[in-house]
Amino acid sequence: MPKNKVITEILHNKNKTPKNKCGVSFAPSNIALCKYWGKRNELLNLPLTNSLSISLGDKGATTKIEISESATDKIYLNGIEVSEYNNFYKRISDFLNLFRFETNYKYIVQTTTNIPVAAGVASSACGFAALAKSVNNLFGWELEDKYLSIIARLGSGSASRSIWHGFVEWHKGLFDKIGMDSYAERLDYTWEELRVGLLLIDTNAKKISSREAMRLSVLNSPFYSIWPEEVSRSINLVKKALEEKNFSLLGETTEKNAICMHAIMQTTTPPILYSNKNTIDMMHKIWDLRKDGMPIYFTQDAGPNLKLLFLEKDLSAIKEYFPDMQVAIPFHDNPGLKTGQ
Ligand code: 2P0
Repeated sequence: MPKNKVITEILHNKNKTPKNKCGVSFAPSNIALCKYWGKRNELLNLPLTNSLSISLGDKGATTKIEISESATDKIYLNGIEVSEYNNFYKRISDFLNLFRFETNYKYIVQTTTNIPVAAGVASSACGFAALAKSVNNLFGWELEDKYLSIIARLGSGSASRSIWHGFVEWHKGLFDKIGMDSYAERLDYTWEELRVGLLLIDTNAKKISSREAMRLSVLNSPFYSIWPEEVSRSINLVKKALEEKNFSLLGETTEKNAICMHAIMQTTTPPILYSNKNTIDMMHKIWDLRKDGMPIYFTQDAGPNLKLLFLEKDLSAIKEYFPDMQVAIPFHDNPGLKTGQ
């Protein structure tokens, strides 16, 4: 199994018995400004392009893991035990298969999130990142963040970015067959005034998973071939915007990148349309506000909800238009930003 090869390589000289009674960790959720859409290796979640994200400060997942005495894993999400027939259980348990070793450990995993799980705010990203960090703590491996990012990626691609706070770039990697060069790193930019608004438009489960949607897009959208160039152009422009603290360049580039990704989805067979009527109404509202001089932009992931980008100075005015919006503060009182943890 390729995933096992990765783990063997990372843990080759590490202990395989837990050093601690439990491992506990927090990982922030992240929103891609330049999206990850398409894999070159589906087993290892190796992407076709780099991607660039912003982590959501104190919004994310806290995970505790300990060894279980029972015959199966026990998984709890926000205090409620998850059935082993649930797809979420299966994904976590498959990931834990990488860490059973000769003792065939079973685990108790307790995750709490302070973001709505169904909101499409990358809950699998913060979930797998927090789980990777917690396993590292349980066994006392003290792995470098680069390796935690690789391990988290084996659970979910975007989780590779949630190991870090702040602006993060996930390098697609190129040369290593098992992806040891595909991991995320924090970019050395801060933007204290930046805010990310979460607009929950519809919290029902999505009809098609992003995993499947991505696979079909690569397979048959006639526009997929332009995507690698679009992402690379977007990443350069976002870095320029961060360098110059040019908010309109940041917003325009982010919004356009998301629209391009959705154009690719819509030109896939069968067509993939995550937006609903309310999503489109919100987009028009944002564009109208911008026409009236309000610096506000959106991005959209594999779901109908929108994420807004704006600056602190406009928060109260924007709240009037979007009273139900939740606000994330990426660079506020965040000790992880100073240590890079
Ligand atoms: C992203 N998304 O960059 C993109 C934009 C959704 C739209 O990463 O199959 O859950 O586990 O690697 O990471 C969502 O996909 O997919 C995602 P897998 P993942 O945030």
